[in-house]
Amino acid sequence: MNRATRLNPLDDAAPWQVSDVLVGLPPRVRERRDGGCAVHRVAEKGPVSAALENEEGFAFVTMGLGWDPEALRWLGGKPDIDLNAAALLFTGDSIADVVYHEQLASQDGAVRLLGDNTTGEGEGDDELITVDLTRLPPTVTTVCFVITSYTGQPFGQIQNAFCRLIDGMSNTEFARYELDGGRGSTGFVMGKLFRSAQGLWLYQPIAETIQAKHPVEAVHQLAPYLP
Ligand SMILES: [Ca+2]
Ligand SMILES: [Ca+2]
Repeated sequence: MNRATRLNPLDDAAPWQVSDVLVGLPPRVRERRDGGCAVHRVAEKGPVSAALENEEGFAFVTMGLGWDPEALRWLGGKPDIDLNAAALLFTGDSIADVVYHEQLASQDGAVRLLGDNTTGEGEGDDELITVDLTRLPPTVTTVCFVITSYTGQPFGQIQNAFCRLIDGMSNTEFARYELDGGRGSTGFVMGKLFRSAQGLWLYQPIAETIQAKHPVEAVHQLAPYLP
């Protein structure tokens, strides 16, 4: 794997040099640019600071999630691996709506999960969530993107697990997280889109692991990232 596109939020031994890190970014989340895509990785613990993408604001964003089944699983009776992408909508710090495998669209239709993949079979994105920020009601102030392992395997046991965000206006990937570490974590908080004081939708990376096999279990764990 190309180191430039590698993200291992759980393994601080992953190769990373100070020279790779853009100067001036807040310490909580470090960032580097690679072909126009910001690749994020957790740095030291501390308060979350903004590292904003696209300061002109987003209008349409797609979240992609991919992973692969365990190799030779049919020989050893290994169970399927079912990861789930979720978008959690908040009004302030109160949950307003959730889009995930049991609810494929938000009430207003602005956020949609384009199908639940339960095995990870196939190349590329195995699950996609589309977000039309222009259609969200003004009461929705934050959209958090979360990955959970429904069948309980921690990310460290899952092959080729990644998640990413794509700007629908320019069709460019602006954030990617590769979950090739994992230890015992079953949940991952990618980041959040939020309304700025000027009314623009901006992106703030979070890149935190949590324990959550179901998006509902993640809700209370998102409190530190809400206003
Ligand atoms: Ca799934
Ligand atoms: Ca796959």
